[in-house]
Amino acid sequence: MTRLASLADITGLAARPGYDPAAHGRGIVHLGIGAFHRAHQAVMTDTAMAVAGGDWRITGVSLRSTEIAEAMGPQNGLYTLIERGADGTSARVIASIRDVIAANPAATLAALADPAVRIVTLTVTEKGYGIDRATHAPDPAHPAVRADLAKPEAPVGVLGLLVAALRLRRAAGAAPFTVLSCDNLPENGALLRSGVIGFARHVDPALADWIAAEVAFPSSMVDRITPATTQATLAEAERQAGCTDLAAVETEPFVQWVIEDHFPQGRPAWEAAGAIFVTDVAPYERMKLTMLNGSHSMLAYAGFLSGHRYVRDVMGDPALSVLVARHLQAAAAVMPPLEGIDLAAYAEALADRFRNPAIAHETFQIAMDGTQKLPQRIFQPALTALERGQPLAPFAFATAAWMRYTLGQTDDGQTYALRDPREDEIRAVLADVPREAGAIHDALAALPGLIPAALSGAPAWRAAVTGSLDPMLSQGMVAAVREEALR
Ligand code: CS2
Repeated sequence: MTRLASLADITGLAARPGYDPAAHGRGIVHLGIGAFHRAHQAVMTDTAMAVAGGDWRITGVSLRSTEIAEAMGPQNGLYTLIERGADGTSARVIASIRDVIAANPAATLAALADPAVRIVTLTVTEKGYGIDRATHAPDPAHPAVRADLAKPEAPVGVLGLLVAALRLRRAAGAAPFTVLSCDNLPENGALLRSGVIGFARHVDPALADWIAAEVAFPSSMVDRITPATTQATLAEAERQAGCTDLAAVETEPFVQWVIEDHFPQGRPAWEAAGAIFVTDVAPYERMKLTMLNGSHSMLAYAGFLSGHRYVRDVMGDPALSVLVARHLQAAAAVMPPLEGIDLAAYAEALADRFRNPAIAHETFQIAMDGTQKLPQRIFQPALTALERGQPLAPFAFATAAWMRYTLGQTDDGQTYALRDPREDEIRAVLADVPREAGAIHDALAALPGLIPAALSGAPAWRAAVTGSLDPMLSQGMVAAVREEALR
């Protein structure tokens, strides 16, 4: 079968882009071109160009791996987006990605320095930034930050590349780009701004002042449940597009993007694709991180250790689905009221999305990088609940499930990789610890900068976590979940 490489190759039912890609120039560089970017920002940019035009095609950058470039390069950036809902599947070919740069820092820097590029978007995951979450300063222990501070003229990491590119643009008298983080971090724009300025301060203080004065870092909240591409994705793409597509992605029908409207060099008409522009994204980010991502992490650890491969299977388990509803309710209770948003309806809609029978989202995928995710998803909301005297049990149960997960072995003895940037540290603190709830809790709570001291030091919190962890250890996860759901 023909490989997708031009719009003429699409012979199936998949919808075609509503514009001629060749008539649009580049305006965006995206760092971290995984499945999520291709299911979210690239799609909304595609719609924006179809509706309102503009030179906003995207150069996608994969900082380390070459896999996506190998899939997309021969396809001239084209790929099929498959949307799987409870009532059917639809497909559309996306043309917003112009080219892909893989594991090539010099070419990345050259793209970032191109004055035609007015926006840099990022999905590099929580661990990709190299910013200390407590101080918001560059983390010198992060490998890329360390390498780039030593050799700022040849950067390989996020902060180093952004600073080097802004330096080149300033020297050339070109305007800076706007930097738009699309990762699941609270106040992601402010965090990244602080990391970039902090890094620049080490390299060239005048550059740091210029960035502080001239560069916009809007925050944004992104949402679309996107499982990793599988053979089933590629087979569906081939059916829908009528040609072979090795870069296809599959996702749910739901999509949300809430963005701070601060783009001094202009932006695509993303509102044409449903993006919501607001002056303060923080409450939306908090809602999504606490409710969607918080319950996702809880169900991933408890679900994986109960033997459920996919989120939809977790939702089909009566005891776990009770715990998901309980978690959503507790998460909603720590949220300040959000104008125009009904949190109970939001919780219902989330549970429906988790139940989507057509989406095969692996609990093991969500379980990775727990140390990077739990602070904003579980510990911060738990601290709020503690301060307000609201129920701690749901957050404590989620924490206990993660602690149980860090032991690296299921109840029937199968081992798995933790896949966490702090896994060596976790293994080290657990090495000589007995399999006892209090001891495991204390060892993990002592990991620096992970659980706020005001939370881990509170007797009520420790009692709640160990009270959930104990049955997980003594009776196994399935029985512990059943017991917890009856509480
Ligand atoms: C998930 C998210 O993998 C995870 O940690 O919680 O990727 C989640 O699917 C997205 O944030 C949904 O928008």
